[in-house]
Amino acid sequence: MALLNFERKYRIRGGTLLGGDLFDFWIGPFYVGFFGVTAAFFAFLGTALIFLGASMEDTWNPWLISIDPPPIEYGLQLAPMADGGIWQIVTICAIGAFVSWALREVEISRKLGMGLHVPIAFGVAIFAYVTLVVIRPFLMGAWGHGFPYGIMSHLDWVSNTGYAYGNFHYNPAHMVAITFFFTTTLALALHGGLVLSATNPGRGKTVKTPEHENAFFRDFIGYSVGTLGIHRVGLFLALSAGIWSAICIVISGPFYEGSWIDWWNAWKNFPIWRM
Ligand code: 07D
Ligand code: 07D
Ligand code: U10
Repeated sequence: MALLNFERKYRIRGGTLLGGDLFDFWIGPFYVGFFGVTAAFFAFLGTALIFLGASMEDTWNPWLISIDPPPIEYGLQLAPMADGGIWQIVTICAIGAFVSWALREVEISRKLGMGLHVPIAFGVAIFAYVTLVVIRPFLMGAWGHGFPYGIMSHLDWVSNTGYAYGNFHYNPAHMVAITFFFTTTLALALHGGLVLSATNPGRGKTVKTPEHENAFFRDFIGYSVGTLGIHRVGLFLALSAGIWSAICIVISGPFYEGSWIDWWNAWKNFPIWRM
């Protein structure tokens, strides 16, 4: 079935979570839905507030614009607009837009009768973001622990926060997260390479089958996880990377305050060898 025929057949009403038929239509290629409207609303308001915040500072250089969280002294209070209040509302808008985006994915999946794997996966990214700007600042008692919204300034935050715990590379959950990130790229490169080598072998050569793909990995490493299995592996690796990232930052501060280098000496203090 050609792409446009397929879309005509499946672009039908139903599957919405909220709003019934009200926003159940498309604009050009985009499904709208109740959550498309809320996503557009939050994205527009958040972007407008970033412009407002930028207008109060002294640069329009996109790399240097920074919407900073309130100073630590405000604790968990609402701050004045010019002193971190904009950051607080932008954070609400960002969460509103991301959650709307995920729920719009849910509605589209339901319309098509598909699983909810894509919105669940995006939910993990949202969870990592919420850990950085809500859960960890809340546990530490001040919104000022969130990261600033600026292209360069958020890099300064990562570096400063990392050095605040000695050498962040010694954080064991950071190690696990990085290993999952690296493994994800390895898996994607193997999968992309394998599929292209089988299905796009070059002019004049026969397209190969999943049997060839299985045989390649059995010859190579003794085992093939299978054509469906590799997608499960990929999703598992990528989501684990995000989950372990959230863990590595939420333990830094709320649950462990010292240097991550020293954490590895803790075993010396176990009662069994301390005597
Ligand atoms: C390719 C999909 C497209 C998305 C893009 C990003 C904006 C921001 C807003 C000026 C893979 C669109 C960007 C809408 C403009 C304003 C106010 C996704 C793709 C192209 N970071 N980060 C970047 C975000 C954090 C870190 C780039 C967002 C944490 C490091 C881009 C968030 C930590 C480096 C960016 C976020 C952290 C970057 C490229 C949210 C730990 C880089 C991103 C909402 C996770 C790299 C100058 C990319 C860079 C980079 C966006 C959070 C670390 C500006 C939206 C606080 C070390 N980050 N980041 O390709 O070049 O993502 O920075 O949490 O080196 Mg970041
Ligand atoms: C938070 C992004 C969520 C995005 C969302 C969507 C839009 C729409 C629109 C394009 C989580 C946004 C969408 C805005 C755009 C359009 C149209 C993803 C998020 C919801 N580190 N480190 C990590 C490495 C060092 C430090 C994570 C490597 C140093 C701190 C990952 C190295 C020090 C923090 C990671 C390295 C240090 C991290 C990031 C190497 C600094 C964190 C991935 C090789 C001196 C952060 C949850 C992530 C974290 C984090 C990797 C080095 C500090 C595992 C490979 C030693 C303080 N580091 N790091 O989390 O865990 O993505 O955040 O040296 O906070 Mg690190
Ligand atoms: C995969 C796959 C597979 C495929 C695939 C893919 C995974 C089985 C079959 C898919 C993969 C690709 C295509 C590869 C490339 C992808 C990436 C590298 C990932 C990164 C992607 C991007 C960087 C692109 C991001 C683009 C986006 C998000 C689109 C932006 C769209 C909009 C802004 C409109 C959003 C629609 C909404 C909100 C719904 C409501 C719609 C409307 C209201 C109509 C639109 C209205 C407006 C635009 C005006 C109002 C909007 C406002 C106020 C918002 C303003 C926002 C601002 C920021 C200004 O496995 O194999 O093959 O293909």
